[in-house]
Amino acid sequence: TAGKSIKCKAAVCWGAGEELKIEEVEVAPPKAHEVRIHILHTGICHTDEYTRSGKDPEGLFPVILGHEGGGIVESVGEGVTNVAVGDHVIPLYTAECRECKFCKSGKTNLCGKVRATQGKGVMPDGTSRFSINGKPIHHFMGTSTFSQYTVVADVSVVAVDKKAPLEKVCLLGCGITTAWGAVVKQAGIKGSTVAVFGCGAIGLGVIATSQLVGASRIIAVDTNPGKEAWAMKFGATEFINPTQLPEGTRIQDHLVEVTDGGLDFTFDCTGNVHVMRAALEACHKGWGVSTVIGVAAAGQEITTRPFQLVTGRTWRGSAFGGVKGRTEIPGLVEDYLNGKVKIDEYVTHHRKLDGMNAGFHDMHAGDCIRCVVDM
Ligand code: NAD
Ligand code: AHE
Ligand code: ZN
Repeated sequence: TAGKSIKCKAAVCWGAGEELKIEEVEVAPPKAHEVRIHILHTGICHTDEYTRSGKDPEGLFPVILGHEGGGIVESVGEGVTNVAVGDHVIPLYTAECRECKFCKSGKTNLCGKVRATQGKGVMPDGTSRFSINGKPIHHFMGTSTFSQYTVVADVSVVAVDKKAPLEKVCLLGCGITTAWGAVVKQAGIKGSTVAVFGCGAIGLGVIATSQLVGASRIIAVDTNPGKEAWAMKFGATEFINPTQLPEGTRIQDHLVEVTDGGLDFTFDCTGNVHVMRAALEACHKGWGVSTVIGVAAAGQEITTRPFQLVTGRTWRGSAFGGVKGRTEIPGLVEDYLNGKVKIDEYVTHHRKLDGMNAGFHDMHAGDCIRCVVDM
C-alpha cells in the first residue's frame, strides 16, 4: 500500500460539543519525513474530551482526536530513518527533533519543530492527510489516534519493544508518562511529603511514582469518594475528600494544619483553577513546590496572593511530564516489562471503535480510570 491512499474507519468530531461519528476516511500516503501508522489501540484522555467539548482555545473541527495510541508502522515517506515498516510504535504529541533550540537547550521537552503546524491541525507542510469525499479533516495533537490509520511526523513517533503489548503501552502515549515524568524530573521528592489533587489516571500515576521514588507521606485529595480505594491501592498514605471537611474549612488550610505548615510538593491533576490555587497554598512556606498538570478551559486564569510566592512557594507546570518521548519512552516500556511501572492497573474499561462515544461517557461516570479502545 506504500504510496497509495488507504480507506479506513475513524471517529470524527464534526463540531465542538458533538458526539463522534464513525466515518470512512481516506488517509493519504506519508510525504517526506512522515510515517503512516496502523493504529491498533488507543486510550481516551481527559484532554480529548476537553477539545471535543469546545473548551480548548486551539480546538479545530472537523477533527480526528486521540493522542494515546499504539500501532504498527505501515509505510514511511522519504528520509525517515528513526522507524521502519513493521515497527511497533507510540505516536508522540510532544515531538523530539533533537535539533531545535528547545531540544538542544537540555532544559525542556517542548520541541518546537512541528508545534506551530500541529496546533493548526495540519502536517508540517501545512496540509492534512485525512479527507472524506475530498474534504480535509484536521489532525489533532500531531497524532489523531482515533483513526485506524494515521500519519505523523517522523519526529513525533518512537519505536518500542515488540514484546510489550500495545493495548497496554499505548497508555504511555500520554497519561502514565505525564504523571511519571512530573515526579521523577522533580528533584527532592524522596523522603518528602506530597499532596495530589485529583485521582484520575494522572493523579494516580503521580501517587504511584511518588511512592516509587520514596516520598514519606502521600496525601490524595478528590471530591469523588469512590477514588479513596483507588488512591490507597496506588500508594497514597491517606485520602481527603474536601467536601467532607467541616463547613467553611478550605482544603489548603486543612492540609497546612495536618502537615505542620504545609506540603513539600503538591500536584494539580484536575484542571480546575481553584484547585490549582489550593494546591499552591497548601505548600510549605519557604520551599514548597506546586506543579500544575491539569489543563484549564479557555479563558480560565489562576490567581493567588503574590505573598504566597514572596514567601518561598514555587508555582510550576509540566507538559507530558517533561519527558522526551523518543529518548525516554523505550526505557519506560522496559520498566513496565520489568514490573517497575504499572500500566495494567489503570485499564478499567475496554471498547471497540464503534463504542468510542460510550468510552467518553465512561470517563464522565467517575468509575473509569482509563478506557482502552480496540481499533
Ligand atoms: P480525570 O477526569 O480522570 O481525573 C480528574 C480527577 O479529579 C477525578 O477523579 C475528579 O473526581 C477529580 N476532581 C475534580 N474536581 C476536583 C476538586 N475540586 N478537588 C479534588 N479533586 C477533583 O482526568 P485525567 O485523565 O486524570 O486528567 C487530569 C487532568 O490532567 C486533565 O485536566 C487533563 O486534561 C490533564 N492532562 C494534562 C497533561 C499534561 O501534559 N499537562 C497530560 C494528560 C492530562
Ligand atoms: N491546547 C490547549 C492546551 C492543551 C495542553 O495544555 N496540552 C498539554 C498536553 S495535555 C495531554 O493530555 C501540552 O502538552 N501542552 C503543550 C503544548 O505545546 O501544547 C490550550 O489551552 O491552547
Ligand atoms: Zn492526554
